[in-house]
Amino acid sequence: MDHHKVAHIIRHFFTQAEVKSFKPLGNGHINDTYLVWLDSEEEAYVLQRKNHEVFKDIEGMMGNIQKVTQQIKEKLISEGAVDIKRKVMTYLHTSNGSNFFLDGENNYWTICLFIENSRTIENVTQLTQALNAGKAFGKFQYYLKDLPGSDLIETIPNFHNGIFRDQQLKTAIALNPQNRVEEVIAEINFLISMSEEMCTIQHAINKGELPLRITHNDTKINNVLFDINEEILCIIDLDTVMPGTILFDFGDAIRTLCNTGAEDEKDLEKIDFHLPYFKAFTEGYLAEIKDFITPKEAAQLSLSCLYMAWEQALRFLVDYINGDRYYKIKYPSHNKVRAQAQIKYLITLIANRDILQNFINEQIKH
Ligand code: GN1
Ligand code: MG
Repeated sequence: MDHHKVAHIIRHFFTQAEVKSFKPLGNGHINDTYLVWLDSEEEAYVLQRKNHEVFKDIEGMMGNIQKVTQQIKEKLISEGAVDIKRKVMTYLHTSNGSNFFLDGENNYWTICLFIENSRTIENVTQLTQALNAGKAFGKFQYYLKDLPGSDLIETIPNFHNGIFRDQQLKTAIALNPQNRVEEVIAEINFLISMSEEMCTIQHAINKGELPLRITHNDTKINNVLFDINEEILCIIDLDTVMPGTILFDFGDAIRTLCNTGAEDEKDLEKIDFHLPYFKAFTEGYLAEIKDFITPKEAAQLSLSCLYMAWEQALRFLVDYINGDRYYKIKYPSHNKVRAQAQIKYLITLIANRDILQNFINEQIKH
C-alpha cells in the first residue's frame, strides 16, 4: 500500500482533503485495515479493503451494515444516549452516495470514523471486561431484535452451518491437494467423531426450532471496543452481520473470552477454560436478552460453546489441508497450530459442559 494509492481512494470520500499519513491497524485475518490521517481533519479514519474473495457480495454486505448501524443509532437516540458517534460505527459515503468505493483493480474500500481513546483487547484479563463484553453483545442483540431478518442478505452463505462445515472437511480430505491429510489425521478423526452432535444446531435451525435473528457472527473479544476505563464503546467488525442464531454469537464470544491461551497458542499447556470469565460474560449477556431468549435457545447455549470451537478448529484445519487459501498466515504451519489450539480448548469445554449449562439455567431463572 503506498501513499499515492491511499490518496486516490480517499479522494472519492473527501474531495478536498490530502492524506497526511497512514499505518496498518488491527489483527484481522481477512481484510486489510489502515488508520489514516488527513491534513484537513483532526480525527483519524479507518480505511479498509474488504476481501471480495471471502465477501462475494460487498454491496449486499454494506447494505446490511447500513441497516444495522442505522437501527442501533435510532435505538441510542431513543434512549437519550450522548456521544452516539462513539457508540455505533459510522461509515462514510463517497461523493456518489455509496458506502464503499470500487477501484480499477476490483478492490472494495470502505471508510469509517475512528473512535478516539479506544482500544481492543486480544485476551480478557479482568472480570469487568468479561462482564461488560457480555452486556455489550447482549445489548447488540437487544437493539436488533425488532429488525426484520428478511431485510438482510446472507453475507456468507452457510457461514456457521455445521452440516456444510463437516462436508467441507470431508471434501478437503478427499481432494488432499497439498498431501497434508496424513499429518493431521488425529485432528481430523477427533473433529469427525463430534460431527453428528455438532450438526444438531443446524438441524434445529432447519426444523424451525431456533428463531433466526440478526446476529453478529464474529463475536471475538477483539471485536469489542473499550474506552480507556474498560467501559464499552461499541461492537465493531460488522462484516458478518446477517440472519443467524444467538447460539453463534454466544458460543463464539466464549471461544475467545474464556480461553487462557491465544487462538494460535503453540504451547497447549497454556490453554484452559477460565470459568470466572464465563460466569461474568454470561451474567452480562443474559441480563440483556433474558426477556426474549426462548427456552430452546437457552437450553443449547453450552452446546453452542462447543460448537463454535469445533467449527473454528475445523475451518482452520480445512484451510491447512487446502493450502492456506482463506486465512492470512504468519508462518507455514500457522493454520495447523490454530486448529490444534482450538481442539485443545474444545476438550477443556467438553470437560466443563455441565457446569456451563447449570450456570446458564440459574441465570435464566433469576
Ligand atoms: C476471521 O478477520 P477476522 O479476524 O475478523 C473470520 C472469523 C473467524 C476469525 C478467527 C469472515 O475474522 O469467522 O472466527 O477470523 N471471518 C471470516 O479468528 O471468515
Ligand atoms: Mg471479522
